[in-house]
Amino acid sequence: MSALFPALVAGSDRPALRFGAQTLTYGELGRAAGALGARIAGTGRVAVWATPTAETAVAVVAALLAGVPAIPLNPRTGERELAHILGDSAPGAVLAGADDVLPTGLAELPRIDVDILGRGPGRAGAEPDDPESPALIVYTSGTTGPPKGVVLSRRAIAASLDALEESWAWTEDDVLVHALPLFHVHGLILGVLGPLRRGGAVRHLGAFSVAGVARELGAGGGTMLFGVPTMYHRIADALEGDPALVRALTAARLLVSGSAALPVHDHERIGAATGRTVVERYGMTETLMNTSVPVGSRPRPGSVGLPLRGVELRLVEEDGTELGAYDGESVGEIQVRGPNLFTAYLNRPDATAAAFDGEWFRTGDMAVREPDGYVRIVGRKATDLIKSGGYKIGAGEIENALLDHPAVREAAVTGAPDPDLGERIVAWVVAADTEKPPTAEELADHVAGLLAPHKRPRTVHFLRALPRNDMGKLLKKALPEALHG
Ligand code: MCA
Ligand code: AMP
Repeated sequence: MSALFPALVAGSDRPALRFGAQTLTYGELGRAAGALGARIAGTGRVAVWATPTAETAVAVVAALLAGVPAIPLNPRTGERELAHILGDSAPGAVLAGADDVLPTGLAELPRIDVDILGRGPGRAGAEPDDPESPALIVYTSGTTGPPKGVVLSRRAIAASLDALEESWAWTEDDVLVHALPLFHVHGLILGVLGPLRRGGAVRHLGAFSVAGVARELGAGGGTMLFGVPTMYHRIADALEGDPALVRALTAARLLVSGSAALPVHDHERIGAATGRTVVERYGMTETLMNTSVPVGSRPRPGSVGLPLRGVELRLVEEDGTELGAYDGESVGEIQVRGPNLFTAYLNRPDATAAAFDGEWFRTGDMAVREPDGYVRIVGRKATDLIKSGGYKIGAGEIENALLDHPAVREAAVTGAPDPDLGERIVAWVVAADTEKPPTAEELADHVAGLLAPHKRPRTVHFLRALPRNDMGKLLKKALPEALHG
């Protein structure tokens, strides 16, 4: 397989990355990643302490050049989730910035500090030839149990990024602006590897702010913006009193939203203030990108567009029959097939087998197709999966974490609509001592410490008992009534 990043092989003075004041050209990135790649060559797998910094980008590119599968770690991962990921993926080293303070959970692992100046003699050898070789292992939540490691090959990454090149007319002249975390597909593969594959540039804001977007887009030089709906919602909220933000969005070439549905209301507010359409694309950690509204087509709020080049998409009924009708009404589960798909869940042949119907991957997303083939997502099969701020979160893992708290006797977790986050995590708790329940904050801290801050409940309701049927099965739909009962 040819190089993942041709512009890196060529080397040049063109800008590749900017994180705050830190800028690297293609020549500099090639040197830094080459030197680091030489140091880690031969390591089975490496973990990357995925802060939103140039160090993370250099570490991941180094691993890809060296053919060493990389596992990006959320630097806010709590102790239990971190232990699970390390135990499951067994990295031989962790790559981190020299100033990063790593948690004790990583103390046993050899640490390699990332030098973004590329000092040292090493140069990476040839990139692996095998397109099927694993490139990244990205952890993602399911309905129950701890997160699963999604093994992504070089083939899948290249295929998905090249299909987006076509749909978005993405070129080396594009400067992508974003503030997404670098431990998920959206921020890392689309947001960092995407521009690098095209030979263009990425500017990362470090942390999301509307002011940062206004500064970097348009006159600031940025041509594209990637964000989750929560970010576009906050932008839409700010537009009215912020002419500089309106100018910045109006001047951008492409605004892309993904990871969850962007509400029509936010599409409309942004459209009305700027005349610009936000393009939605639909993807998943296991499939990378499946569909997008092609750039330049007429606005379609609420639609995720057409299958990308190479991606086959079908809708399937509960009993497995394929829906023939493109009638904009018949709802089926989305299944996809194509070169963009993952290889397997790490160490989970059972889960991998269950996720496929032959060669077709079952997404769990429910959709309709319009007569012209456009896909509209209408819901999700599993009610126990919550999408909050664009993060996928399994209700089961939070319930287990809550049950570990000594003051909790029973716990159930649901998602509630939230204008900012899309969905908000709600915990329903029976306290061990109903006279002295723990505080909501204590429970949120407990979950954040074990799992991750974005998995913490934002609302906690205390109940005397959880509603159950005669068989003792929890009735989640009856929880709101139980509150008033
Ligand atoms: C608050 N914080 C806490 C606690 N409470 N920390 C520890 N314990 C607590 N109890 C801290 C947080 O760490 C954070 O710190 C700050 O308070 C706010 O955190 P949070 O509430 O999570 O932030 P938010 O305002 O809700 O964030 C909104 C967001 C974020 C910026 C939109 O949700 C986000 O970045 N989402 C992106 C998700 C994403 O990339 N998904 C891609 C996966 P501090 O202030 O220091 O930060 S989906 C995917 O990849 C597929 C392929 C796809 O289709 O894209
Ligand atoms: P993750 O498993 O975290 O990679 O998230 C993938 C899931 O995010 C998909 O299965 C969808 O449910 C959801 N998703 C991603 N993009 C969109 C979108 N544009 N509209 C609606 N849902 C989306």
